[in-house]
Parts: sequence; structure tokens; C-alpha cells
Amino acid sequence: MAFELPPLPYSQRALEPYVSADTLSFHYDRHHAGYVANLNRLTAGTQWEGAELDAAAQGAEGPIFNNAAQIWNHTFYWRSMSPDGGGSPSGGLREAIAAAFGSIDEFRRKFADAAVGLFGSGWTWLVADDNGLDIMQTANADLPLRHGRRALLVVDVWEHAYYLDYQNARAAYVEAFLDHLVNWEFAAQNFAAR
Ligand code: MN3
Repeated sequence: MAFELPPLPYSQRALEPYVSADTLSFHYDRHHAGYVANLNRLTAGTQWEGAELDAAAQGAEGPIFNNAAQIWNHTFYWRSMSPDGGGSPSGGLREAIAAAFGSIDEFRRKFADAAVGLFGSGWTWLVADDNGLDIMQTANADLPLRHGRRALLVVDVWEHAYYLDYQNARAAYVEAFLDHLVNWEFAAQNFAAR
């Protein structure tokens, strides 16, 4: 079966004013959909035709890896945000974050610093592995799956994620993500899925 573009989990206006419909339209309809079209074109007639997306994002190289991973990353990023997002985590995830980072506020500061400080294009993740929770930065299309780590949450810090709304002010975008958009319920589901 061909690789498919998963539906957005909300309308393109749902994250306004923090992420505009204009940004979501470009980001989903052009960037995300473009990766899907590229991957289907690139994999035709190769060992990756009809593969599971996870397998291609984990094991492929070059352009096939880049496009498979970017599909995975964007699907995860949409779910890392919610029109009802923001606030702070609860339950077991809250305790694990406090244990790993000192406090929720300290996590927030470290996550924002990592996202703002990532040079160039990439992603900032909250991840889990055998050692507990950590903040991970990946460049370009790279993702935790390829490093044996489990993603709980991600923010896209490629310029196309925020430039229409925030221009070069990546810090303002990251702050809006943490204050108004971050989907702690999704992170808690991923945390509980161990
Ligand atoms: Mn993107």
C-alpha cells in the first residue's frame, strides 16, 4: 500500500492565533503532503515500496529516510499540539518530569532553551529511554526512533513551522507552543504506552 497523509487531528484554524491557518495550510498541505508524494515516488520499485513507515524511518538512508522520517515527525508534531493545549502535565508523567528535570518549571526552561538554541532546521523532543526522561534535539529529519528512544512530545523548529507567524522570533513561537498548544494528554499516553 502506498504511504498516506494522515488527517490533521483538528481544523486548520484550530490553533489560531498561536499557529495561523496560513501556516498550517502551508505546513500540512504542502510540506507534509509533499513528503508523502516524494516518498511514494522515491520508493516505487525499491525494497521500501509498501513498507511500514516506522521501518523506513528507522532503517532507510538518504532521501527515502529523509522523507519517511519527515512524515513520521510531522504526524507526531500535529498530535503534540491541541486547541485545548498548554497547562502542565499531571499524574505519572508529572512525577517523571519532576524526577528527571527537577521541576516542571525547570523542564519548561530546558525544553525552551533546547528548542530556541537548536542551530538550523530540526526538532526538539521529550523522550523516554531506559534511563528515564530526557530532552533530545535532532537535526533535519532525524528522530528518536533511530536512536532507540521513545518520543513523548515534539516541537518542529524548522523555519517553515513559524516564519509566517513569528518571522525570526523562534523564542516567541516556542513560548506559545508551551503556553497554549502543548498536548500533555498525548505525551501522557505515549509515556503510559511503555
Ligand atoms: Mn515542519
